[in-house]
Amino acid sequence: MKKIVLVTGATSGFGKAIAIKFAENSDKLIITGRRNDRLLDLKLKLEKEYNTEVLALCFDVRNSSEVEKTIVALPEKWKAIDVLVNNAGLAAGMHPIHEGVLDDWERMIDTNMKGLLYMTRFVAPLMVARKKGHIINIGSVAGKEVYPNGNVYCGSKFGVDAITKGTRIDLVQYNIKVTQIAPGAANTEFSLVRFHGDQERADNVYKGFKPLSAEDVAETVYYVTTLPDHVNINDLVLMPTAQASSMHFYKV
Ligand code: NDP
Ligand code: 8X3
Repeated sequence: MKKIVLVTGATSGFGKAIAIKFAENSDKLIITGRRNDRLLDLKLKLEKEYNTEVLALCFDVRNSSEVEKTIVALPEKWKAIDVLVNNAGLAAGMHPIHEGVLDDWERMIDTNMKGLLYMTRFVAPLMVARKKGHIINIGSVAGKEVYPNGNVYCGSKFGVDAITKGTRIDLVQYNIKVTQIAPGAANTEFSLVRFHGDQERADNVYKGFKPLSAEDVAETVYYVTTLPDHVNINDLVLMPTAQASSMHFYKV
């Protein structure tokens, strides 16, 4: 059976790789993000290379009324969402707490926690009505262990960890699976965004070891959707082999 899979943040990194992975398996995709040119390029690619149906929706997950309007206005045939991947997110800056940049803090909390909540708030009722669905939240090792100067990003991902647990408890009676995938270091546009476009600083993060790729994470997200109806992965932490905790790496 083809599923309908909604992936937030599909214009880059994990989200794009996740969309491609589900398309390879002939699932139908709702792809979202703020960069419409990238969304339309991905839509064309998925339709052409995998012959699947794709709906591209350009909006900012931080805007609750935009999220509500977009989900409520979904064409009827797209409302039967089987899988929601709450992936859109970012780190902004890496400063000690007393030097933190307030705008960075707002962006992280508004996107990683509130954006994920808005998506869940408006998609979950569609799943509740069908007594069927799977919500997959992309957390992080940063939501398991705090590291120096990670303060607010870590806080936002600890928030995702808690929200995921709470969501699972509230939705268990509706036969809805809720999973957190918590990756370690992965080479996407994540560090470029974190360091406000400083490519050299971003590249340094991944020097001396082999980080996860977006495809590694996509494989994992896909895997948790392939299990029998009565089996759910609650929480899955994956790291590069060369990473042992949020602060321990073996670099050569
Ligand atoms: P990327 O920067 O490559 O991708 C982030 C995606 O999020 C983009 O598609 C971006 O789309 C989207 N996004 C960001 N802000 C918004 C917004 N306000 N509204 C809608 N979409 C938004 O990074 P990753 O793929 O690495 O990150 C994906 C998720 O994985 C994030 O939640 C991140 O915290 C998490 N993560 C990343 C790890 C890593 O090491 N890379 C490890 C663990 C977790 P656009 O700009 O077009 O809106
Ligand atoms: C991204 C991984 O270690 O940079 O969530 O926080 S880390």
